[in-house]
Parts: sequence; C-alpha cells; structure tokens
Amino acid sequence: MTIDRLTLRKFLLQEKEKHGLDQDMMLLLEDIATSCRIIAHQIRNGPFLDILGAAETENVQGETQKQLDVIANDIFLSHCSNCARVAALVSEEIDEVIWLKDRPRKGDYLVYFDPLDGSSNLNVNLSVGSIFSVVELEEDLSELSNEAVLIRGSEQICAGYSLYGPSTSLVFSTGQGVNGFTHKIGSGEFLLTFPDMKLPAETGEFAINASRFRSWNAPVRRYVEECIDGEDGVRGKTFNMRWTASMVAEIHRILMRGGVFLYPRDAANAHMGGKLRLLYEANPMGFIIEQAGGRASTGWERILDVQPTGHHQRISVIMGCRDEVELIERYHDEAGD
Ligand code: P6P
Repeated sequence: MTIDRLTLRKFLLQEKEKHGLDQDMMLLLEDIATSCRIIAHQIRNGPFLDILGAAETENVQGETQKQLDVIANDIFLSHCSNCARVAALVSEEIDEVIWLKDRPRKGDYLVYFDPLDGSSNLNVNLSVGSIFSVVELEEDLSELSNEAVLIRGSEQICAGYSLYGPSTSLVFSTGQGVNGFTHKIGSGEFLLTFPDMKLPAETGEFAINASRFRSWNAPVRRYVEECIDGEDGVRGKTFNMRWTASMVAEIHRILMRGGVFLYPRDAANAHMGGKLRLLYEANPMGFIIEQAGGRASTGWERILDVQPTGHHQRISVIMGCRDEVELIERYHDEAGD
C-alpha cells in the first residue's frame, strides 16, 4: 500500500503558512536538498567513477581529503550560493570564510557546513553524511572579518543533516521541531517519512570510541564503566554500545531510537579543544537534538551557549537523551574538572 506522503516543497509551504517560514529559507533548503541528492548519487556511483580514494590535498584540519570531500564541498558551494540572502559560507574543507557579498546586511544568512562527514567510511561502503547550519545576521556588517561568523549556536534559525545510508535521509529543523525526509530514488523527491521526531528521555544505548578509554577524564570513564556494569551496577540495567565513526549516522540512530553520543575532550585531544568542530558539527547537531527534546553539552555547559573563538574551533561533544546527558554533566560537576 503506498501512503500519500508530503513532498519537501509541500511541507515547506505548510511551514510557511503555519510558522511564517521565510521564502528565502525555503529556497535555501531546497538548494541544500538538491546538493544532498547529487552527493548521494556521486557516492552510490563512487566505485564506478573511481572517486572513493584520497585527493592530492589536505584540508584546514591537516586531514588528507577524500576526492568526494572535495566534490561534495563544490556541490554545496555552488548550490548554497544560489540564494540571494546568503552572505557567507563556512566549510570544514576550506580554511577561509567565503564571502559572497561586499556589504552583508541585517537578515542575510550565514551557512556553515561539513559537506561530507565521516568520509573515512566511504571506501568500506559505510554510512556518511552532510551537516548544515544557518544563522541570520542581526545587523549590517561594516567589514568582512572571520570574527563576523563567530555566532553562538543558540542563534541558529535552521540546522540539519543528510545521511547517505541504505536510503538517503534529510533531517532538519527550523525551530519548530524536527522532521525527516527520505529521497525516493527515481522521483527526485524528498518525501516526509519521519514527522515530528522526538527523543525518549532515557535510553539503554551509548556511542563512544572505546579505544580512547585511557585518555578519558574521570566523569566520562565513570559514566561508561557504570553502563558496562549493567544490571549488577548502580544503573541497574543493561546498556548496549554502538560506534559507526560517522556522527551523522550516530545522531540519526539516536533520533530514531534514543541513545547518547560522546566525543569528549580527553587527554589526547585537549590541546585542540576536542575533536569535533563547533560551528558545523556540534552546533547543528545540538540544535537538532534539543529540538527533538534532548540535550547537547560539552560536559560542562550547553553547546549552543558556547561563544565561538574560531570558525574551525573544536569542542567536547556529549548529546542525546536528556536524562543521560544530565547525568554525565552531574559527574563533571561532582569531579570539578
Ligand atoms: P574516530 C568523522 O571523522 C568524525 O568527525 C565524526 O563524524 C565521527 O563521529 C568521528 O569523527 C569519528 O572519530 O576517532 O572514531 O575516527
């Protein structure tokens, strides 16, 4: 039986009617959706196009880029530049801020994105994703400085991701909850398949790279050990662990069935402030998690309250079901570190 599902366009028109979604935001979201459809196509055909390997270049993080990192970045750059309201683009793959206007005005959009997150999964045919975040300028800019894009995650007006898995999901929020779409191959449409996504308050599943155990601080080690102690321990229940080396896949799984994701600042990455990037990974995913009823923290403070100090700044990330994140924050508070 085929269910008559809303197309992305019809959903956005409904949001415009119900919540006053701006026409320019509608155009930008449709351009982002087009980018994701094209990237999904490139990934699925990657083995035939010989583009799954490394490029000859490094990104600003000093990481060797995959060819598809570069391709996905170019796709996002070209499509997000269509919208006349976009004043600047910040990409994980590009060192400098890309200014599209000489005199950005109040109301213009700043778009931050990780065009292909988890790309080390590409050549082993595992899930990867794209992450995006949009902020609206609150005043005219007198100069085009990198500082102008250092805006707190709490100011986001839209954030989302696309997951390139067995199917291609597009999940985003414009501040009115979280909705998930699936690309119907052949039709070119993203159809509403996961309306009003909500996180349960508690969970029995955590996601962390356990190989970093020796570097964790005491609160994280305490939390994970208590999960592993299971029914015989203080938690009195069994926990499961997952790790897919793709934040987009982890967060999507958490949105679909609960869980908590941890990539904490630890002894091995503290010199960088953590591993994951604030503006185009932690902030957008934190916005989505909060809109779905969860919590997003560094362990010490709400991620969306962090004042960025650099557009490629890294940060400690703990997000997911509220009860679990609050417990981990309590452990940080008790440890005083
Ligand atoms: P590790 C991918 O490179 C990423 O930025 C996130 O998507 C993912 O959660 C994490 O890093 C994986 O890191 O140390 O397990 O390879």
